[in-house]
Amino acid sequence: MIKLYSAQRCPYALRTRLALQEKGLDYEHVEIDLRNKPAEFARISRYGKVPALFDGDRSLYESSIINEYLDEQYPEPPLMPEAPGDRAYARIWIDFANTRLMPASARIASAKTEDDKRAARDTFGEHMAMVGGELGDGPWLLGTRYSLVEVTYAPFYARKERYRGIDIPDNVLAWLQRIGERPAYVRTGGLEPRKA
Ligand SMILES: N[C@@H](CCC(=O)N[C@@H](CS)C(=O)NCC(=O)O)C(=O)O
Repeated sequence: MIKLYSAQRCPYALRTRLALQEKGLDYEHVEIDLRNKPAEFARISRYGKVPALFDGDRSLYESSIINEYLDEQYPEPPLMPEAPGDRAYARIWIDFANTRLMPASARIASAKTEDDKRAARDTFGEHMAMVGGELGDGPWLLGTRYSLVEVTYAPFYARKERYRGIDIPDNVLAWLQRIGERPAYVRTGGLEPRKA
């Protein structure tokens, strides 16, 4: 049985909860108190971060790596395209979320001054405009194919309150809405609000 170490308020863990739901996989959910991590969890996640996953004899961590593992180990339904070029393209936009959007989102939440907050919101909007430039006729970033790209961006649907008032292209907002309306996303229950 797959064991997922997660936290209901963690956007990265939401990605893995969503990948598991999209695959229809049963798993044991272990909720981690990040302020008081159990010893068992430290053995699974060398980084001490959720999500972490134990499957068979494997301890895995880092949401993007876990999700690619799940897609390879449990291929149905596939969440990555077959062609190497398409897979690389999907990974570029997964990387974009990890290295650009998630940090900008975190800066919005942690900004101490109005100037910092405004700068972080502007940056977030600029990054989302780049995503908007990639979205074609859809409904998904890879066209008709829902993939780990959407799974990776699901936290931006979950945290949509945080982005209210930011200039985000309509096609991106509609795309995030489609992600949030998928039955698998609804089954995750989304994210618990962030505590102070
Ligand atoms: N790059 C990691 C980020 C995971 C992450 O930052 N998780 C946070 C909670 S949202 C965490 O476990 N923090 C605990 C800590 O850093 O001690 C991923 O994609 O899985």
